[in-house]
Amino acid sequence: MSPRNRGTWVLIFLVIIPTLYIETSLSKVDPFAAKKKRMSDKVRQMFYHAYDNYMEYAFPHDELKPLTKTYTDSLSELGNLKLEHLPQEYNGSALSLIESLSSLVVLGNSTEFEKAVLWLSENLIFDVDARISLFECNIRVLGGLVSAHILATDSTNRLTKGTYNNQLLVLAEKLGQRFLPAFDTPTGLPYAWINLKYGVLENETTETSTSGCGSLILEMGALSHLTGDPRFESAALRALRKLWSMRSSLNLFGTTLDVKTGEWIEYSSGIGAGVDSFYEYLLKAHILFGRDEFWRMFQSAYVAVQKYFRHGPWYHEADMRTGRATYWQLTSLQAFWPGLQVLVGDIAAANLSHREFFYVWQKYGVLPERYLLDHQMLHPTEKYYPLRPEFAESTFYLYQATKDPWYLEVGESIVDSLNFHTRVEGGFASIRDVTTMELEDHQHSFFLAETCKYLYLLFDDSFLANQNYVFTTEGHPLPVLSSWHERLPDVYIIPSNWTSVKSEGQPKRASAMSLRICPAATPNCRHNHQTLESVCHVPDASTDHRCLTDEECGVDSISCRRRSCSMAGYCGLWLSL
Ligand code: DMJ
Repeated sequence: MSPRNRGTWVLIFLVIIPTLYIETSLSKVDPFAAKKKRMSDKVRQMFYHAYDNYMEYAFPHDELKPLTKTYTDSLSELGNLKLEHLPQEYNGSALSLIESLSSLVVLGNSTEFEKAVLWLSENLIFDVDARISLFECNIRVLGGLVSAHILATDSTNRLTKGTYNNQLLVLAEKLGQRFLPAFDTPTGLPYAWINLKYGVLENETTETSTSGCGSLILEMGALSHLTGDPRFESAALRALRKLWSMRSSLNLFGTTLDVKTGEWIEYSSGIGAGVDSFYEYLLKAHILFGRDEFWRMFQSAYVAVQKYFRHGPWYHEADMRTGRATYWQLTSLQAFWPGLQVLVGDIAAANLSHREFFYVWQKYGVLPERYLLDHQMLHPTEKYYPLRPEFAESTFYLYQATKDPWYLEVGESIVDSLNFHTRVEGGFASIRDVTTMELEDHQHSFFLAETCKYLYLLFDDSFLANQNYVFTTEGHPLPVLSSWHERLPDVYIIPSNWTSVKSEGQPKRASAMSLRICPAATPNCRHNHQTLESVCHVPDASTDHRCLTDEECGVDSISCRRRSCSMAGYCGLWLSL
């Protein structure tokens, strides 16, 4: 046999046959296995393109500028719209590296994770003259460190080969201590801004947002559980309870408030900017810490959202005092909501909204920051798409819940759009204007922490196989541990007529992904009004919500009004548009 022929046989026996064999056996178990493998490889490649370029051109600064292959020290700019009090001597805190830690674990890259831990433990300091947003620093830096610490100490991740000595927790604790002066207000509501070196600055603004006060409990609560120092959890809890006491008689909240007086400044709010993660943390805090208090808060808040903000598949804004609609806008940040509804078990409502977000995604190629629902057009100035994760996040949750391959197709189209429109030689760039696809020189750290992570988990969820996690609003996983639960909440005790949307073979999980909260049966709208005042509202009549005629849509569960077909062909309430 000639060497060339021998080479061909070697190729056939050692490469082609085993590959075909693996693919055939995989597809017997899961008909979409080959597609998932191909797509997860693609997403892995995207993450490393973003990460490697950050490490080459920006590290240890905060974020990468992918067009000019340089960096920005943006931690002090996050949420700082007027760019006030920018520091002179701040050289970054390796923000994108911290944000990448948990993603590296999800991708199984222990070598890079260990290198990062070592570098951070030797170099990261918080004694810097930088005025930062408490909210942003909490979700990105504290959350990144706390989550990575837990992952590093979990032996199943086979990380750090005995070299890990709680360095990340030490850093997290030091940062948490620097947060505490922000809570020193007459109300317990924290200042939105704090200087890491000097604490609250003189004449600091007392205006903050609902998210700024109500989205600290996961990270600060976890820090208290890990360190044994109760001050972090108490501060976050006191702020959350105060915020809760400020709800209107309709159980609605505003968007901005004053931390000294405890009075609302902006009475209009929705489920997007300034409020979004407040709702998210009520439910996730309940899942993580098992307190009924959080569940009760979430339940009332969720029902109020469904009653006053929801309009078919869309969510508008409303005045907290009257419940009257104010702004009719779809925003890119709102796209996290279907994911949250999956955690509640409200799959039908989640699917409905997700379809409409996808309709807008397809219309523009990505999701614009703001879309005017009443005019069916883009907001004149907010036409950007800064690589946000929310739509990918909801797609991941919906696929986990339903295993409907439709969501894999949606994921593929997100991946293709990102690669087509935003990938450049130096990383992934934001889009300045979705009508021209003009790019902006910024790769936000949440692209590494969230966008790539959720897309990867959509196609390869092996990270979730042995442990339940709650993902923080920045996509950092925190394990659901019974030792952190005061007791297993009643909501996980499953009545026999309640549904499980996961297949029977799945392990039973008392956590977010157990998806066993909403009853399967559809109560009759007219006769069961009491039942409807719960987080579980009635699914549409048809299973996939597609409609050809308005007649197919039936009656809305909460308002008992007739539904009609939306522009994307799904049932919704379209009464006063
Ligand atoms: C992230 O920092 C978090 O998801 C936050 O809750 C909202 N905004 C960004 C991503 O869009």
